[in-house]
Amino acid sequence: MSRVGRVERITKETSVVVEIDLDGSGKVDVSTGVGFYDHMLDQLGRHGLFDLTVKTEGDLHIDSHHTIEDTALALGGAFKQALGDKVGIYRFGNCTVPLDESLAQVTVDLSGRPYLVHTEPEKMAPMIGEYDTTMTRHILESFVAQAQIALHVHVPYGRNAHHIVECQFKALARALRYASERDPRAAGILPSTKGAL
Ligand SMILES: [Mn+2]
Repeated sequence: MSRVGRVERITKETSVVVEIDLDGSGKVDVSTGVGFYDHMLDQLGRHGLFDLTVKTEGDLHIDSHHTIEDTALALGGAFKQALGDKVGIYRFGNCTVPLDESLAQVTVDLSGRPYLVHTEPEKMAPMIGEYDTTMTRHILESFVAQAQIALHVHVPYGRNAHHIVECQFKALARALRYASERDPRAAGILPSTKGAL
């Protein structure tokens, strides 16, 4: 049974198409018009071993906010869709990733309930190319809201903005992969005592 999700989201501000295959091999085809964001989504697919297609055309003449946010919303929706009934998955995942001087710790529960806890160094360069670094939390909030997962992301230390953001996406990718992967000991079992996820 294939675990794929597809979300098409069209508004007056953006037009977004996201496709994800959780059991892919990290094949990524991403274009949002925001170079650094493309680089981050590339990390997500590559290190999550998801096949990921993202095509966003947004109102970049205003700024990159809507483009980045709406892509994250669609991505969250596609991820949830791909998870399906969640039977036989690990459900929890965590990963710690260093990137030179920066460290990201990510823990996820594919719980069905949206909750984000996020900390990162407050002193950081405000922009990476066209990417506003305050958008990282907004991306995570948007993704969590649509994917309906509990996500804790911490960067206890880091200095370079590019590193601080990139290690978060790498650790997120791995944590999502571990949580969504099929547990060979739990085939046919829903990982919840409540009987619902
Ligand atoms: Mn917003």
